[in-house]
Amino acid sequence: MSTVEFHDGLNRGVAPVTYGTGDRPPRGDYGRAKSDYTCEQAYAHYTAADHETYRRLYARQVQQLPGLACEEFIRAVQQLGAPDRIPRFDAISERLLKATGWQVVGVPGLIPEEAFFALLAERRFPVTDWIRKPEEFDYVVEPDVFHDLFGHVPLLFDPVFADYMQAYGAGGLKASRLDACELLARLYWYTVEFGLIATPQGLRAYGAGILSSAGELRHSITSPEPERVGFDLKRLMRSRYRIDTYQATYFVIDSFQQLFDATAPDFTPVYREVRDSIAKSGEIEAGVVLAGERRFSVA
Ligand code: HBI
Ligand code: FE
Repeated sequence: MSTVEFHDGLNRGVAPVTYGTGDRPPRGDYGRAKSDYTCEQAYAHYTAADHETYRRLYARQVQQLPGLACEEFIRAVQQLGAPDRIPRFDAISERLLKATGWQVVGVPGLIPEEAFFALLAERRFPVTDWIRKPEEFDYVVEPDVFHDLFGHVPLLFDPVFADYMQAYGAGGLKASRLDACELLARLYWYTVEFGLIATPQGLRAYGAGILSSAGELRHSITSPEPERVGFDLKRLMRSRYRIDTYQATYFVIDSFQQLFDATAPDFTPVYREVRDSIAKSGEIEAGVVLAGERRFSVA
């Protein structure tokens, strides 16, 4: 897990984030962030090129959603507003508050896990307010406004998923005290970022990392390469993941309710069991399938 130093002069320490940021300081001007790491969306700073990048990313992604993205996402994506310019976070928050009590808040980029969990627990979703450069059109190492807005925000309009995200944040604050952030980060990675859901029409993507990726959306649903296994919380927490390639393993849920129910119990015994099974049988590499576990094949 890489750590990211925050060089913002406020000496806020390091954030063990699970993205592939290497040890470079994060992009973004943290000096303008408040003590909870939130900042106003620097709307006036966006250039015409920034809006054009957003318009092109949105247009490319939205046309490939049918048959690949889950219906809940497709239904909610127009809540982001006009597709031709970077949306104002306040305008989305107005609609989102009415739907599920969530708000979109600006952040300069990746923030320490503790701060991240605290925002989720308050139903405030942190959205990075800078956008990738045109030359980063196909891939940007750190999450930018397109990944955070297009990938994460539409499902916050779904009441059950919205409740799961808040429960995850509350669980994260507890995990920090139990030094279990890395185990919990795997739950975020394999559900919120790269989760698949089984539907009567077949597998669909609900993870933001998939939904905001031009290539991985189709790959995750149609490629015979990756393994797709049934969601199992403890097995998932033993599973390592790669941050710089398409996923070699996807976990498949049957419903958002299943996700929410999985976060209901206190995780303390879960962490203990996961740590014991890691001590006994080690971690599970991405791409490995265990004997007897439920596998999904793509016809
Ligand atoms: N910070 N802004 C931001 N956005 C994230 O998605 C994010 C983060 N910090 C930590 C983090 N995600 C992950 O480590 C989660 O698993 C907690
Ligand atoms: Fe994300």
